[in-house]
Amino acid sequence: MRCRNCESKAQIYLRSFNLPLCKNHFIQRYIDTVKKTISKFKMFSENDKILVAVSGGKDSMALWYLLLKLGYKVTALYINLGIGNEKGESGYSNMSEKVVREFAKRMGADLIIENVLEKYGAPAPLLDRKRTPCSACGIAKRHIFNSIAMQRGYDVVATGHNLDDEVTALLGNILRWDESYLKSQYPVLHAEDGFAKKVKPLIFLTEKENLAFCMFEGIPFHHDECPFAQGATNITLKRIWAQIEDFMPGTKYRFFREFLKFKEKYFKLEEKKIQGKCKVCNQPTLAGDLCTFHRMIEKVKNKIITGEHFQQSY
Ligand code: Q46
Ligand code: ZN
Repeated sequence: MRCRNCESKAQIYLRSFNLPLCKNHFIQRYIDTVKKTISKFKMFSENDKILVAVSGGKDSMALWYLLLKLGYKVTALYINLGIGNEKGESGYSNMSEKVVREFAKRMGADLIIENVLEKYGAPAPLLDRKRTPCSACGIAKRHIFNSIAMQRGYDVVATGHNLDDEVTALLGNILRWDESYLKSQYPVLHAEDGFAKKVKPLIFLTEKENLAFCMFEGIPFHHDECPFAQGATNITLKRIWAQIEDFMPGTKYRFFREFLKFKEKYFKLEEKKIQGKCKVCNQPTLAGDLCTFHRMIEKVKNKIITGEHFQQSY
């Protein structure tokens, strides 16, 4: 098969668009897609200080690399979530940290590292046993990204969410008719009192495209999946999406694009209903005098005081 744009042999076939491309034209299309997304949704400009949330996985590593390559003012933030840390260097979070540290060194890039286990006494997914691991972990990650961005004066937090992540979340939100999530799901969340602006520049690229970009550009990434991911509902929804896409190529892309149009027409992005400030971190709270994260952390402290220990259960 030949590349759609030149005579070279195609090295990737994007089935959703019936598009065979050589390496160079794939990379060009990838970069153009990201640039268009940044400009269409007014995500940031050359003068903005960007904090990129990196996990060590292919999506966030591709984003970090590309923003550096495009000359943006970027600092990466890696949160060591403490997953598998009892296994030492071969544990999931420590291995991801190694990939991120080495890449920062190679690129001469700025990197901030936070360690949840050391700071809060438990791995992020186990901070609250009443929640699912991914829910507790998500609360911790969002809180830490936001507080570092606010404290250190970053203009925007960029994450590597891809099209697969978005359509998966969207399907889940529709299945639950979760109005508040449907209202807030968008490529940009504007800054509000106490909350940093958040953007998703890879939102129109699939996991497959991010993987190919990493391979073609020689970007290292941690290949293992989080041990908690297996049980997550999202994995099931991603499988369902793979089947839909198999029968009807291009559906993911159209579904998300049309959702955005629908939303722009009928929904206004809702402002968060701020109730006060957290007495520990001063971030806005949606209820009471502690933010969701610090409510969770209080529980951890109480458990440590009463002698309960955290066991990693996977
Ligand atoms: S790291 Fe955390 Fe993810 Fe692992 S525990 Fe779930 S949310 S799956 S992106
Ligand atoms: Zn707080």
